[in-house]
This record gives sequence, C-alpha cells and structure tokens, in this order.
Amino acid sequence: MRKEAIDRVRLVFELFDVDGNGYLEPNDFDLMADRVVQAVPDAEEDAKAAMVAAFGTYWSALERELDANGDGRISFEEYTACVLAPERFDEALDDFATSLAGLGDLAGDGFVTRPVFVALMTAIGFQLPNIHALFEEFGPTEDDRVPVATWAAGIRDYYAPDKAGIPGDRLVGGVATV
Ligand SMILES: [Ca+2]
Ligand SMILES: [Ca+2]
Repeated sequence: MRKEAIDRVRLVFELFDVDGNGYLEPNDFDLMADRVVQAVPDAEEDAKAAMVAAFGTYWSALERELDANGDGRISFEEYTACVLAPERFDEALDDFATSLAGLGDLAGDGFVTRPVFVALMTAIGFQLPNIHALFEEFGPTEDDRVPVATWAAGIRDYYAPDKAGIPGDRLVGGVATV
C-alpha cells in the first residue's frame, strides 16, 4: 500500500474519531452526521436525511468488515484494513460520496459552490488551506463551482490504496503556498 494512501486514511480516521478516544464508534458517526447536516441549513430535508443514513450505512459497513476483535469499535489498526480491501466498501463509500456531494448541490444543478464546499469540508474537520487547495485541484468553473460528480469521484479515489498524486492528497498535511 502506498504511503499516500496510509496518510489519507490516517487523517480520515482522526477526523471521524470525533470524540478523540482513539476508536471509531457509532457515537462518532452520530456527532459527525449532525455537524455535517448543520453545515448546510438550506439543504433539502431529504438530502439531509440521505446524508444521515449514509453515515449510518458507512458505520455498519466498517463494523461488519473491520471490527476484527468484535468489541464494537474500530481501532486504527483495524481501520487500515479498509484500504487493503476497498471493494468491500464500494457500496457504502458510493452511498457516502453521493450523499455528501448531493447535500452540497443546493441548487440541484449538479454543482457545488465554494462556500458550501468549504462549509461541508470544515464540518468534517479538514483545514481551510487544504480545503481550498482541493477545490482548486477539482478545476472550478469561472463562477467558482465544481461538479458534484467530480467531488464524488474524488472521495472514492481518496480511499484507493494504489493512488498517489491525486486531488485528495491536498487534504493531507500542510499545503505549500506559492
Ligand atoms: Ca471515538
Ligand atoms: Ca474492534
């Protein structure tokens, strides 16, 4: 597995461990779902409900596939297995990526604006310079929007064990300001 993939997964683990106790648990996903949904108060109720459901599906998949010692929580060691067998998470990850990108598509036109993108990514816990760097990598339109499909594809790539030099790498570590 590439170092870039490990770094990406470590970052997500740390962000999703919302209460910071070193394990992913249902409570972390409830907290994260609340935070993300509250970041876009103007979103449609069904988009919010889909997002909350996707967080639940994602947790269920993690617990089913990764809780090797059966204690109902996922340690970082257990979590790293997700990038070794990404195909076991295709469905949950697709659901998650589609729901998150869909939640950001406030106008329903297939695009997410920069302020909404920033609000959602900040709610997940990413740092502002990284968020803007990622948005730039996605190649925004002249009026500063990005297709939700591009974002959703970026989320799937983020978990790919063999990929490096992808837009998602902009979320990890410091961002060089040229
Ligand atoms: Ca936790
Ligand atoms: Ca466990």
